[in-house]
Amino acid sequence: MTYARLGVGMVGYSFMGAVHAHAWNTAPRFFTLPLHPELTLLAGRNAEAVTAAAARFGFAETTTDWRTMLTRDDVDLVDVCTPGDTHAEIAIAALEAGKHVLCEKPLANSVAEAEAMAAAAASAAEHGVRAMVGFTYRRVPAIQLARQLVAEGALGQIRHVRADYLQDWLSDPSAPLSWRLDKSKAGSGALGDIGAHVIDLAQFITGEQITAVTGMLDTFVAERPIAASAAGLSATAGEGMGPVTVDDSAAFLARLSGGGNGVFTATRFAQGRKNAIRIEINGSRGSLAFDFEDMNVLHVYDAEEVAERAGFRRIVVTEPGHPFVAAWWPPGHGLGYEHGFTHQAVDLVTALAEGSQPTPSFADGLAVQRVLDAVERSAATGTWLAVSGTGQ
Ligand code: SOE
Repeated sequence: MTYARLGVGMVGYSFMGAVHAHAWNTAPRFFTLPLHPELTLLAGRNAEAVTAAAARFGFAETTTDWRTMLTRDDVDLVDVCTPGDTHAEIAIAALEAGKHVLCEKPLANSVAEAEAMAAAAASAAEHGVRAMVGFTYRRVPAIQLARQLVAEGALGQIRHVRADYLQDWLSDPSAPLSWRLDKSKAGSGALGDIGAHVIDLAQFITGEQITAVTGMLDTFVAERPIAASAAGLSATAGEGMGPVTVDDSAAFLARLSGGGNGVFTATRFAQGRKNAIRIEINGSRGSLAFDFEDMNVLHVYDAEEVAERAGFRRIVVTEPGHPFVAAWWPPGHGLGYEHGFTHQAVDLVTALAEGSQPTPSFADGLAVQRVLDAVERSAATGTWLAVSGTGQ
C-alpha cells in the first residue's frame, strides 16, 4: 500500500534541526503513519553548512532563502527550528502560503508576536492548514501517564505543583556567548528556553492554568567571551567579551486556576544537573513525581492506601500498554530524549491526515508566552501580576 507524501521543509539545522530530522526519519519506520514524511528542502543561510546538514539528515535539496519553500508545491509543512526572533515571520508567512507549520518553543519572543501567530493559525485552520508548537516533553510516556492519572482523579484536588528545569552549562563563567544569551535573538534566557517547558508541562499534566505569578530573574555572569565561531550574535564574533542580555535563572510563585499553588525554577547554573525536569504534584488524594534524568519512571503516591503500607510506587513506564511504548522495545528497555520528538511527529502527521487540530496549538503556545511575559514584568516590579487571557 502506498501512502500520500507529506513534503517537509525545515528552516534551521543545529540542535533542534538535527533532532527534528531524526524524528521525521524515524517516525515512519516505527509507526504506521497515514502520510509519509519526505525530507524535501532544508533552509539555512550558510550554503556550505546547509548542504552538509542536508546530506547528514537526508534532505533532497537545500536553499539559502527559506522563502523558497512558500512557492514550492512539494513542500506541505514548514518546520521552524530557528532562534525565536524569526519564528513569527517564518510561521505566519508559511501559514499564509497554505503550509502546515511545526514551530519550536517558545512560540515567539513576545506576546504580541505570539498573538499574531495564534491569529494566523486560527485563520489558516479555517482552510484546513494546521499549526503546532513543539513542546516535545508532553510526549514522554511517563508525562502522558501522569496526565492520565490526574484526569482520572487519582490525585484529587491539586494543591501544589513544584516544577524545576535545571541545567548547568553556564556555570563556568568562561562558557562563550551564544544566541541563547542574546535577548534580541532568544527573547529571554532560562525563563523562555527551559522555563517555558515546565510551564507547559504543569498546565498539560494538571489541565489547569497558571493565573497569576510573582517572579525573580537573575543574571549571574554579565559578560562572556565571544566565540570566534559565534554566528548571528548582536555583538561581533571573535572580539573579546560581550554582554549577556538575558536571565541565567528564573524563579516564580504561581496561582493555579483550581485553587492550588505552584513554585517554578529554571536555571542553567544548577551544578551537576544536566537536563533535570523535576515535577512533583500533590493533590488531596495523592501525589506524583517525575524527573527527566530518570525519564522512564513515574513515582505515584496513593493517600488512600493504609498508612502502614502506603508509600511512593515507582512505575517503570515501558509497558506496551503505556502511551507510544508498543512501537518500541520490550518492557524495561527504555526510551530517550529523541523519542518525544518522534512521538510529536507521529501525532502531528496523524492529525493532519485526520484534518484535526494538533496539540499543543499556537493558542497553547500563546498561553505559555503570557505566563513568561507576566513573570518577566513581575520580576521588574516586584509584584504579583495576573496572567492575561486567564480571566483573572
Ligand atoms: C537548551 O537549553 C535546550 O536545548 C532547550 O532549548 C531545549 O528546549 C531543551 O529540550 C534542552 O535544552
